[in-house]
Amino acid sequence: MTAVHERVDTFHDNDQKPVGYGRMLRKEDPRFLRGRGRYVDDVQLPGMLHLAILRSPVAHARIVGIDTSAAEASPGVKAVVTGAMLAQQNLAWMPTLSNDVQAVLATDKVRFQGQEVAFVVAEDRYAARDALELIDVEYDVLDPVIDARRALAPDAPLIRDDLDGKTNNHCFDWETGDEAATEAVFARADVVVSQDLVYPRVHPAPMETCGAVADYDSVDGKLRLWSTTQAPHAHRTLYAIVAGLPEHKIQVISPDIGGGFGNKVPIYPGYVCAIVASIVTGKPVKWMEDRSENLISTGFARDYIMRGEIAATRDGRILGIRTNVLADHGAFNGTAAPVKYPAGFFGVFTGSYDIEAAYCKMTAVYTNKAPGGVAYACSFRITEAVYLVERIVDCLADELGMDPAELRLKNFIQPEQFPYTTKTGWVYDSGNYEPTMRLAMEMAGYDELRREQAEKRARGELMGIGIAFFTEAVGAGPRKDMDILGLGMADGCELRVHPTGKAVVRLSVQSQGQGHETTFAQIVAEEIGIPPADIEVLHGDTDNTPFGLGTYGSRSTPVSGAAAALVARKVRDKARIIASGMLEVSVADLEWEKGAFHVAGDPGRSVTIQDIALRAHGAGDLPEGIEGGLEAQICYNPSNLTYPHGAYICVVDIDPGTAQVTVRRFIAVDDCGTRINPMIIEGQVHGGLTDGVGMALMEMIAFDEDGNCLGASLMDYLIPTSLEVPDWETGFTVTPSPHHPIGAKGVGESATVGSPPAIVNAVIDALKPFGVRHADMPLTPSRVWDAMRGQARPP
Ligand code: MCN
Ligand code: CUM
Repeated sequence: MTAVHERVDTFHDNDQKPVGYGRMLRKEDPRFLRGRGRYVDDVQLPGMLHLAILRSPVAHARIVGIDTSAAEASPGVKAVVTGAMLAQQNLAWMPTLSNDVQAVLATDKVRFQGQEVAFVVAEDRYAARDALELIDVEYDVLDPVIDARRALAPDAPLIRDDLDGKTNNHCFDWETGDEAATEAVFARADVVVSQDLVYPRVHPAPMETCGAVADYDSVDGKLRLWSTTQAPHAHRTLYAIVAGLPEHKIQVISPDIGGGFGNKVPIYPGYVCAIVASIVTGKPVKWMEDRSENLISTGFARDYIMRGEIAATRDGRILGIRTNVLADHGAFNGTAAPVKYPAGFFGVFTGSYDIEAAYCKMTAVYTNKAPGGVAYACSFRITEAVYLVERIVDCLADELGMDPAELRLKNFIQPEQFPYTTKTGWVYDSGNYEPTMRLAMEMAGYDELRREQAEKRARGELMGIGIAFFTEAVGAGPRKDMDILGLGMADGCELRVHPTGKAVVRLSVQSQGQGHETTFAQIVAEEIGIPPADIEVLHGDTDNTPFGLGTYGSRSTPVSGAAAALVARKVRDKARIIASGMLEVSVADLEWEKGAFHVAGDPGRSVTIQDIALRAHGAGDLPEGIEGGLEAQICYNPSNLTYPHGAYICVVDIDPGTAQVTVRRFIAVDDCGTRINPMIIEGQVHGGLTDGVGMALMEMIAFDEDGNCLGASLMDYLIPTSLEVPDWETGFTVTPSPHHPIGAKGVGESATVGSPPAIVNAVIDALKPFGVRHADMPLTPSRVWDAMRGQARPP
């Protein structure tokens, strides 16, 4: 299985060779391993106060009155603030990232359990928390809307009566594709299969919860905000707009982040409360939510109720795919997606297949649940899209009595068809699907697994093999098509080479654990030949990095990575001119080898990038018209998304006595184009696959009929540990992106996108002897048990 190993020319360990890509150990890890990471909660400022938030105990209620007097008198308390007080300053509501509004603190009504109602600022965290219990809120409880299927019923209680003229819980409609053309192919198809699917509400649950430290200096009017954000620049601009503070007087610092997974894209009321509290008290104020607050009130993910339909010929040629989606957006539309894409990139639901027609109709509704909508390694809803298509393709295989691998191979978009425009208008940049699929099958020993399964079935044992093949779309913009509240999705990058040949690169994206301090140094190293160890990567501080839209949708490598490569080339171009002066030859006579220019045909006459850096800052003359210094800045606006792909195969065993599913093997072959750091890529894939096991088998944010969140702690909201996952078997193929300067595509969300359908397909495959065609996630023992007995419980 040679293809599974790295190409020798890109493999090298932490040597000091002036080369870039390869398995370099992470530069940030010594800091993390020695406990020297600096997270928001580590920020301690002199005189700092602490903020705690009072949250609604009920899902839907009118606020009749709030009595804060006892809390105000509580020891150590400096201020108690309610929505009514914020309303006087016009700060009770804030815009969400998707053009809705959300209450910072509730004024009229509470609309989900856990909603922010008031906050206390006190001398320490304990005093603040204690005082919360002394705030007396009188609620007039209303019927809640919990089931999205009931949200548009004529008698459903109205949730968003704050919106002018609103008479029902409708949030938005969205459609894509060609309805008539799709109807036509369905009409002439030999076989049509339809299946209802629920992608349940789940939560990113990063290890570090959300929080902020706000420090407003009333003398110079400057606000410094340390906050858990994946997008410091975008947040700064929005604070400027919301709070009316001048943007140059706001510094957003996102220090080390203990995992984001999409949870740290939105602006939460807590951040705004901390800012308000610091302005009001004149002191630095820290807000850090606890685990329950994080689970019940911050950006949830998924919550799509889908019907998938697929049309095909009898011999397994897929003709069309159609879907109807009911999207539950919670009480406020807090989705973070480009403005023109209210359903994120769900439009890629046609998957990796060359089909004739496709159509999607979506209705989004408000319910009395926490806002959110794109979070948890989803590539803007591609998780839901890939789950839909990969489940219905399996349903079709079942109907046709065809092997699911064979059905996929028969319908793949072919390499010569790229760039390929899908029936919903997405232009896949490059792909070569069959080798990826074949490699996964070879690594799995697919035919052998099928034989083993047949033998086991004969003995009454339950073994399943599940396949998922995905195409991702990552790297938003271009900015003409994609913006968030008017801010175009592009990214800046700045590179400075200092006189001694050491460099600093400044990014507009923000790592939450992906290893950017390493991989971006590698990108620059590859281009200008300075060793990665000599390149410092700065990010997460708006005063010290160029503007850009931040890290989510696996956009760092496709967008900011391109910016880093291009800014390095710009510096190299200048270095070449300086070298020509130093070597007294024309620019055209110079040849670049990593780290040095030499005279063509005379390798002995050369200058290194370090020599050039010194000359650029030094005493000697520079060529005519060349300024001193060796640095450059660019803003990169991508021409298209990048489209990574992958083939995943999962093997499960099910205990017929307990219905417990064990993931025995998982083979993941990913293609993310040029690979910068294969070790980091594998880490990203391992993490995403683990997420997939969580979603497929364990995780769900559930509610009772009153709207009480049933998963408010990690005792109830189960996330996988190393005990629930197998040793991952990873492989790769390389299909570079044709429009990315180094051919790289993103990878950070691929495994979360691709693994849930592979696992569910495996479980359903194992349950075939029971005639089961589908069961909804999470496939807990009780759900699998019910499926085996032909009962379906409502999700
Ligand atoms: N990489 C590489 N070669 C490639 C592609 C990527 O070496 N061809 C490297 C990158 O340089 C980067 C990492 O892999 O160090 C992930 O890159 P990319 O796919 O560009 O994704 P982002 O850096 O934009 O990260 C965002 C993505 C998202 S959206 C979620 S959600 C998620 C994910 O990253 N959240 C994470 N992975 C996470 N990993 C950690 N540890 N923590 C999170 O919060
Ligand atoms: Cu949708 S989770 Mo990631 O894009 O931060």
